[in-house]
Amino acid sequence: MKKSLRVVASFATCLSLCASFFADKVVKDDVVHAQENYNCSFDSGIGDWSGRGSVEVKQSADNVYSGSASLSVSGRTDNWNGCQLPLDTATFSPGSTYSFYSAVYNAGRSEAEMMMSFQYDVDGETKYDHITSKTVSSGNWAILSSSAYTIPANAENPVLYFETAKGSASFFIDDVKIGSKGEFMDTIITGESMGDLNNDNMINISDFIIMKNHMIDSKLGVPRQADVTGDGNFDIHDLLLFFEYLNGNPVEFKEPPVVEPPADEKDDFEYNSAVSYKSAPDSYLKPCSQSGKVIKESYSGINGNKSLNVYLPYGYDESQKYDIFYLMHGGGENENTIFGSDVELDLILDNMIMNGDLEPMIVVTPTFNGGNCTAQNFYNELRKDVIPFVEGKYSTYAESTSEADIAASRKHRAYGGFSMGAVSTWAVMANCLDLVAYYMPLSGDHWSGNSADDKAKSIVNAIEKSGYEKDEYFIFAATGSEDIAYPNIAPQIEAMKKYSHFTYTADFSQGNFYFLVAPGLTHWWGYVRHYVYDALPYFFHE
Ligand code: FER
Repeated sequence: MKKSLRVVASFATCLSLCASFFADKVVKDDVVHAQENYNCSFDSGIGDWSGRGSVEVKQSADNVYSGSASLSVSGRTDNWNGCQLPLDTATFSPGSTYSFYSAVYNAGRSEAEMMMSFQYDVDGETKYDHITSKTVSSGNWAILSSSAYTIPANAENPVLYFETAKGSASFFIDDVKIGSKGEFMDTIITGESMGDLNNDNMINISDFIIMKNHMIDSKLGVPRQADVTGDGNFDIHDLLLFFEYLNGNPVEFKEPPVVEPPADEKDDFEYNSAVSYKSAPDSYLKPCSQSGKVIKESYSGINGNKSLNVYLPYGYDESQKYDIFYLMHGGGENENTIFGSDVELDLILDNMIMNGDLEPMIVVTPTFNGGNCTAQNFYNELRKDVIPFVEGKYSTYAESTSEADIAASRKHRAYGGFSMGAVSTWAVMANCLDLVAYYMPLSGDHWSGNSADDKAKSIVNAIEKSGYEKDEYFIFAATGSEDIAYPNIAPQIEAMKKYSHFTYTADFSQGNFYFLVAPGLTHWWGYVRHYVYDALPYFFHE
């Protein structure tokens, strides 16, 4: 063991000497060839860069591609928001061809297509063009470059800018360069490539140096691109193969096998992006052999002494973590309605879980009755009393009842309700996006403002204030076509569809907003419980 470690170390020393030799050569070549008309590393300021849209652009040391700083772009609310640099036509002549280069960093939580774009005016009309783009995974740097982009001959007021094809993830850019035609290679590789450890679309000595550092310092981890032999291990054979490549010998870099998560950890839920109403089978309204428990709990808080019911699934085990769904009753009802003889949702839940339609989860039925509580202000009690009480006692994904831990587990928490309970649901969304990611308003609208657009705007404002991205909040709304609430909720849904904050589909791996309309059905729990049957399986997969 010790001997082989020594061998690795001495190889590494020898290779690092070779690496320094190559590195010097590359730097010299760079100096000889550099014909850059523009070069900004953001190390000594942001120059003439500014924001597009109401974003914040600033010099930042938080994520740096090279040097000491980069340009940070945050607070984006639309895909076209970003950062821009006006170009001087004395230096960049319309009709001439240049090469463009920039490092870009995706600071969002999911992958994003990052774009280097170009704006110019012709006869007073503004035109937009894309120079190049690339899909960049979350938390990674990539290079956007084009070896030849021609500034249109009649262009006035040319502007270089950066945006994303979709979404509003924050990003960083660094080392923006504009040079003569052919100066920078085209961005040709999408995604990661074996051997390209710095994702600059070139496989060269810089990658070798990174590889060597990772081999010497195990704390740095093993980048997938470093296993160039593709045998599933990162070891001396990878360095040797890379060294052969640098020496100009013909070698083949292979992809390592993709390690599949074990089947029981994979979420293989199949969404129907346009799911329609289907009632639960009749048998689901009868007791089954695996029934959960409904436990009545009392607590006291901002609205005095109150009760709620907690449904624990069959086989509840406090050493496991459970998703949790808070479901609110309608006007004139109480915390016992939903698990009482009028609705019997516990039977539907038992049958769904037993038959594998639903993962075991906890369902809580609180009440907006009592004290100064109303459907519209229940969100205060939810935050201050209900969630901490229930999740301090039962096992959910909240590591503790601190607000930070409750927020950290928000993708394992849903809130819904019927009628006035739907009114409470929209109010929870407008005020507690930090605690809850999934919403199920049933047969009721948002009581905020007068017009449908007032209601939509109230939700949109809350989303913007929260800073959450489109893949971090999900709404599955439902009602009957003959429901008295249909004329209130349907226009609100249409108004919401106009905002980019929502992508309309029931496939929450692709979007975040859906409205199920049950033909012919009216304002009655006897129908509405089947909307829960249709909608609840769509939650908690993201
Ligand atoms: C609605 C939201 C709530 C609605 C009715 C209610 C008619 C509740 C009424 C009640 O409980 O009396 O959109 O539409």
